[in-house]
Amino acid sequence: MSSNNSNSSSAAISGWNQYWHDLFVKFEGPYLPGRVCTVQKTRYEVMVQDGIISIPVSGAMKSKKMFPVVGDFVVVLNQPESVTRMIVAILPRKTALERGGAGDSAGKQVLAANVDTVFIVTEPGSDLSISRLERYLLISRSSGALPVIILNKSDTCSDITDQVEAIRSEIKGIPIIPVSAAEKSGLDNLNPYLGPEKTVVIIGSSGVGKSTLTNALIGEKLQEIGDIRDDDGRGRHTTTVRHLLSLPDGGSLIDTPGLREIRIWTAEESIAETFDDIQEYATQCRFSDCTHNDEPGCAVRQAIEDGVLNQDRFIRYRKILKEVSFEREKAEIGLKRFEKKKFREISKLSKEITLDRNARGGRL
Ligand SMILES: Nc1nc2c(ncn2[C@@H]2O[C@H](COP(=O)(O)OP(=O)(O)OP(=O)(O)O)[C@@H](O)[C@H]2O)c(=O)[nH]1
Ligand SMILES: [Mg+2]
Ligand SMILES: [Zn+2]
Repeated sequence: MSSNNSNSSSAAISGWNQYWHDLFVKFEGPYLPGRVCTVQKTRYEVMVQDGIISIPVSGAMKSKKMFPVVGDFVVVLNQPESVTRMIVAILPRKTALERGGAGDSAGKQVLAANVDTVFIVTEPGSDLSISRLERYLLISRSSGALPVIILNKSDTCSDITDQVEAIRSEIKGIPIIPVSAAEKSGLDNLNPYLGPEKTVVIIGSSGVGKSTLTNALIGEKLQEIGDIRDDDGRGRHTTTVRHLLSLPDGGSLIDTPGLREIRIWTAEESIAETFDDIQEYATQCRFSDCTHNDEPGCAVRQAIEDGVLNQDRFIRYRKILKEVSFEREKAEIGLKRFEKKKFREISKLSKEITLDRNARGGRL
């Protein structure tokens, strides 16, 4: 491998462009730019100019708990005289797809970094749930990436356009694209999101065909595909780790394992964005703190009565709000418990000091 190559000839690293180059140039020395493709416990598969290498992170990063995720652009120390190559820094993330966790506390997990578009994949039938889609939209929107809904397995259903319309009537302003990954039909409509330097992450329940779609777009069978399975709804997970793969034209695709559960903890703005119509009506309620239950002059209830706002959608909105406030409460209770415990420890300590002092006749 050529050493210390930090110029724009790093085109072999998918997604690399002038923006990353400008961030990278300040690392002068025996460094290589790279991009994390897969995380395997403590080793990272990193795409560098000449191929993919498997390396650890530096001790300094470990002690600061700075762990790269798939999609991160990283700085690799590449000293020809030393045997070990390692990741020594993560370039600042442009976007981060996250799930779970409250506030800044533990439990928040970055699924992928530096993603431009999130393909939210679903299929006709039992997986197709508006509330599930809305949840995926929430995590996508708070990431800074653009969400696109993909209705896969269009070959299995005769009324696919009706299904698309049904989703469109509930979810506004998001592209909804029917495809058949297995039959490779409708895939051209995904081209606008797959250009060179662009990164797409594919998310969705297990078995909806994320890996099949990945292989179809890459044009090679790189990802393992699940068997036809019993429709018990439990889902075996064929893909177990996230993989970043290069598309033929230079774009990047991240295949992910099915998410078992999406815990919602997102900024209120993304809820507002997803339910912008409801929030818009709410601004017209007579009372600014209207709960839309039974207050007079409630514009939200009026909109439902007038048939311009779908009641189910309103119910889902409330459910998500409730969940978010529950998560927040849990986090706050956790903090209170922590404070109580600390207080108990301190008072126990001061009691011991007092006892000790008394035993010594009042002397410290
Ligand atoms: N009929 C039909 N079947 C498909 C299509 N796409 C995928 N499948 C089938 O759906 C099953 C699951 O496909 P996968 O690609 O493994 O699904 P996945 O979303 O990657 O699943 P996990 O890796 O477990 O998250 C396989 O049996 C595929 O052959 C499609 O467009 N049409
Ligand atoms: Mg898969
Ligand atoms: Zn109201």
